[in-house]
Amino acid sequence: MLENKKISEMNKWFRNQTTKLKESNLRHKAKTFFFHRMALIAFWGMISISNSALAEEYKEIEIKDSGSISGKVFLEGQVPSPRVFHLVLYPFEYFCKKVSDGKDNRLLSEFTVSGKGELQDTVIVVEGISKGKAFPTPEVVIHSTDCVFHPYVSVVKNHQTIKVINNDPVVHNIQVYQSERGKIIFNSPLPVQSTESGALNFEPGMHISQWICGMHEYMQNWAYVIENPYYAISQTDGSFQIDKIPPGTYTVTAWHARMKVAQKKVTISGGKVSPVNFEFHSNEVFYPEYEKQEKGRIQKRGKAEHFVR
Ligand SMILES: [Cu+2]
Repeated sequence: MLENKKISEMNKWFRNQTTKLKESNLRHKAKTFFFHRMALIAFWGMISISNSALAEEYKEIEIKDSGSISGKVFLEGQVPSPRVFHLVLYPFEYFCKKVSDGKDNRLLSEFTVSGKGELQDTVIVVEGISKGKAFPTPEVVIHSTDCVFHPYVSVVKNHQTIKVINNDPVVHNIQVYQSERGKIIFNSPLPVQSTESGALNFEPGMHISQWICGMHEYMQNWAYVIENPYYAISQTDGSFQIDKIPPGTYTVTAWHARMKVAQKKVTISGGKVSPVNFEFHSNEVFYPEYEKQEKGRIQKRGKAEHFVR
């Protein structure tokens, strides 16, 4: 009896200790969770405060003694070959091969270069201007026609309305990647012959986004987030012009989807046109590892491999 009583007391003591330990662990976990939570809230708070401080609201004002910049963008060296995508690897091959190289491949040309090396589709922006000429919202309409997204390059204000029109009798899908972070920010189906519209929430302070059809990897285009109206996209002859710039010294950025960003300092003075040219070199073309495919991965009429029996 005595032994049983002792065992019973020991069991009771053990249960009490276990309960206390569990409670203490739970308290510790709760405390840790609380502090982690607080630290996270403080961290995101700091981020959003710094973001809102960075995103200074643009103001339209009357400008005196404004000037302009004018120039051209060039690509030196050999023009990179288009990227090749074998149509058999993607859905709706028979419709999408309306545009083909004759060998059932889709070619994605990312460099539009004239015979004189003039480079189209480069976005030029004058940085750091928070007051100046009118800043109308650009119209952003992306069409999918014959399994091609166009235009290849657009500029967009953060949170503005964007329209995507699928003119094709086949389904597409649009995925938007904020390429400075490799992060997908939007993913939506594009039903047959439909129009989708809405706004995108780009990361504050970031500018580059790549748009890809989730079903057809060769359907790609780009959008650059602008913060002021002092921008241009280089034309077929590589030329661009930006006017009504307030006097001062500025950094001018040139961005092409496949090149590192180039920057130059430019001084603007009243009534003058300041020349600025940008020269990229095809030795410096940048592709992430996952995009380095140069040839169709299979040959449709290539020699078939069979099991050896
Ligand atoms: Cu598609």
